[in-house]
Amino acid sequence: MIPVTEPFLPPREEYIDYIHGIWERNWLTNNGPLVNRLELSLKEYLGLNHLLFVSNGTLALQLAIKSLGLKGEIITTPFSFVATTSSIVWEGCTPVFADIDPKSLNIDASKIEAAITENTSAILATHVYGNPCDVEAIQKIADKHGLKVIYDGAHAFGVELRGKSVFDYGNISICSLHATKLYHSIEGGLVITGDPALLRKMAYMRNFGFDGPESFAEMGINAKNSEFHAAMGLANLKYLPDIHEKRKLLTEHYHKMLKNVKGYTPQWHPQATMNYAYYPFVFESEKLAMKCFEALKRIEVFARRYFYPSLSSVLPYLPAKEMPVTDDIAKRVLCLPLYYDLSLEEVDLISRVILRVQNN
Ligand code: T4K
Repeated sequence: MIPVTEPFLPPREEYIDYIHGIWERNWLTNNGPLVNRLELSLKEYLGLNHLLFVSNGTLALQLAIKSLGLKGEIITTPFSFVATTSSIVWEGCTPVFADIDPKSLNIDASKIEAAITENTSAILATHVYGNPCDVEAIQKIADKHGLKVIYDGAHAFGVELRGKSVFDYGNISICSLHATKLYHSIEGGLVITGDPALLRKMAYMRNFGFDGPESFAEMGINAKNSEFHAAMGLANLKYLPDIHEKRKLLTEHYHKMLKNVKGYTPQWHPQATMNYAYYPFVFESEKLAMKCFEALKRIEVFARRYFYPSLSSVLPYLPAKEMPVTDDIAKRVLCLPLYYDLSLEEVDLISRVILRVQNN
C-alpha cells in the first residue's frame, strides 16, 4: 500500500533520549523545558524573532483570529483545508470567499478588493501546498483598507520568500506540525508574528489567559503542547536537510516522468524557495484525474483529492457560493504520494500507471 503521505519518524533511541529527561523531571506539559527548547531551535532554524509552539494548526488559526480581535467578515480562499474556513466561523466571524488564481492555486489578489465591504476586518490567505501567496499585493490591499492579514502557512514550513521566512509576512502566520506534514511534532502548530505585544497576548491566550496563579491578563483557551510532542519536534529537526533532499529528488523525478501528461503543477512563486511538501497535479479534465485516481487505487496507491470539493460549496454551515476557478480546479487536482520513505521506483510505478491511463 502506498498512501498519499507517511509520517517521518526519527530513530527510536533518539526520541527516547529526549523522553528520559521527562521521567527525571516529571514535568510533562505547561510550557516545559523541551517546549522552550523547541521554540528556540525553531526560531533559529527559521530565522524568526517570535513564535509559539501550540497544540495544532487549527488552534493556531483560532488564536490568530482571536488575538487580533477580528469581527465581521474575513476574506479567505475556498481552496484550502477545512480548518482555514471553519476557524473563522468558530471565532464568530463570517468567511467571504475570493476565487483563486488558476496558476498558483492561491487566492487571487485581484479578486480581493471586490469582496471588501464595510464589515471586512481581515484577509486570511493560505500558502497552498507551501507556495507563497502574492504577499505584496495582499499587503497593499490590506493597508489601503485598514485590514489585518493572517497567513495559513500550514504547508509552508521552511519556505523562504525574498530571502526571509514566508512566516515573516502579514500580522500573524500559522503553521501545522501535524504528523502528515514534512516536519512534525505528532500534533502541533506554530503562531508567528513580528509584533512582540501580539506574541505576548497569544502566549497568555495559549494558557487560559493566566498571568499568575491567581490572575488573568486575557481571555484564554488551552492551546498548550506537551513535552512528548516537543521531543518529537526536537528529534526530527536534525533530519530536515535529509527530508528536504529526498523530497526534492522524488519531486524532480515526478516532473520528469509526468512531463507528457496533460495538465500542470502549480506555478511556484518566482522569488520563493520550495519545500516539496506535496506533489499536486492539475489534470486536463476531471475524467482523466478520476481515471488515474481509480487505476492507482486498484494497485493500492492512494492519491488524495486535496482540496475537493471547494470549501465554498461543501460546508453545511455556510451558504453555497459559485467560485468558477476553484470549482473547476478542485475537480481536476490530485496530490500524488510524496514522503521520505517513498522510493524512486514507486514514483516510476505511479507515473507509469498515469501515463498508461492517459494513453489508453
Ligand atoms: N490549514 C491547512 C491549510 C491545513 O492543511 C491544515 C491541516 C490545517 C490548517 C490544520 O492543521 P492541524 O490542526 O491539522 O495541525 C490531513 C491532516 O490531518 C491535516 O493536518 C492536514 N492539514 C490535511 C491536509 O491532511 P486528512 O484528513 O487527509 O488525514 P488522514 O488521516 O487521512 O491522513 C492522510 C494520510 O496520512 C493517510 O492516508 C495515511 C497517512 N498517515 C496519517 C497519520 C495521521 C499515516 O501514515 N500515519 C498517521 O499517523 O488530513
